Amino acid sequence: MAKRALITGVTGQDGAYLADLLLKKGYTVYGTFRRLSTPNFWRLQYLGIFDKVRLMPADMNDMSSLTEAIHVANPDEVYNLAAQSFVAASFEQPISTGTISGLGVAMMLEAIRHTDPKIKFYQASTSEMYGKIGLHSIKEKKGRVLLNEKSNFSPTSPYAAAKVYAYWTTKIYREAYDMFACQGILFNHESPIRGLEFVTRKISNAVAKIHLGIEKELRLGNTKAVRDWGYAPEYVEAMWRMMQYKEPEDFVVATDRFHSVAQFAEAAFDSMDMDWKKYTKTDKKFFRPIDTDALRGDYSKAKKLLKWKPNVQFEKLVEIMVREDVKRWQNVLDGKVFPWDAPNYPTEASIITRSMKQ
Ligand code: NAP
Ligand code: G4F
Repeated sequence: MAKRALITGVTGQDGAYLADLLLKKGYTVYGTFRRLSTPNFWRLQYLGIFDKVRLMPADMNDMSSLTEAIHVANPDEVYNLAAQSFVAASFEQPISTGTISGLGVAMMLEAIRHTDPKIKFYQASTSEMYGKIGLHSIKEKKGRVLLNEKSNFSPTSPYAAAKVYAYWTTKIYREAYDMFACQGILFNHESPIRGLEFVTRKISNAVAKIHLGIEKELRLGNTKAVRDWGYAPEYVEAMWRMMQYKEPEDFVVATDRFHSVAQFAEAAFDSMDMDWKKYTKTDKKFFRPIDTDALRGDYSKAKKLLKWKPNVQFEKLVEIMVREDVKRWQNVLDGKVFPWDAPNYPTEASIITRSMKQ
């Protein structure tokens, strides 16, 4: 009989790619979405799987809806990907971020425990939990990196604090109730269906628009920040492998390479033969009250036990993202209609909050 999976946050980047992967593996896939005034299924449509995923309304703020989703889907595996996942927004909405990305995980674990504790559970943990570690730390001699499954957490955002709570809660349920509760500590992973407010997609979208003469400049915050950027479709494969592993464990998923935001912008503009310095301005508005300065992950445990490794490297990732955004904007100039987020996104310049540095 086909395995059944329930994915929370199926409308997000990872949820959509994971649904696609599991459908290809023959799973029956259930996915939760939250009720919005305008439905947000563009990623599922973009991947051509909108009619294949069994959609259920559920909200991470509402345990009864999570319990109902478990009852209806009757899953073998639950992938908990739903979260308020934008770090900057967590400074503006710290309480709801704590509820959705932290307490919501405890609600889901309780819903599983009371329904059927044999259901396997995956929690979307994050490298953001490591916090401010200093650029020097990831540039150790002999190429060794610090950030692995044993590294300490020192969160620097309400989002990261909520995720640390979720991380420990997942471990507690694993040990206290003998549940198969595993988690991936995933480093940043990007794609052409990444949300537009995240820096990589903000850059690829702007490069496409500037290249086609639709926009004139790109405004960024802390371009010195360093990240370990991978390709999202490969990272959802790692999630699935964790769930098939003989024991529930925690795994870092990363590339072990790092680049600054400035380097991402430079590579993206370069790919369209443009000089990033000519088109990019610094805007204090996009600096955070505190920022995670540098991340670089050691994925050797996942490599050894899950036989997982990243194939798409930084340069290829930049190319994939810019090429797709150029294609989309060219299509729109040619009058074509297709599922896509950018036309609905307000110019960030019109969004003002007090947590932004003025
Ligand atoms: P994403 O694109 O922002 O997707 C988040 C999903 O959560 C969306 O489907 C969103 O629904 C849903 N959601 C938000 N609030 C909700 C609520 N109150 N109730 C129910 N659903 C809600 O994030 P992602 O990049 O796919 O990331 C997936 C998970 O991995 C998240 O937990 C994130 O924190 C974590 N993570 C991501 C990365 C990364 O680099 N991408 C790295 C480490 C960990 P809407 O579509 O309606 O907004
Ligand atoms: O793209 P970002 O918003 O991603 P961030 O904060 O690293 O978080 C993402 O990765 C985490 C894993 O480590 C996930 F858990 C989380 O859910 C999310 O997917 O920002 C990356 C860096 C930051 O240092 C930010 O300050 O880019 C810097 N940055 C510079 N200018 C900017 C901008 N970020 C955004 N979003 N917009 C800017 O204009």
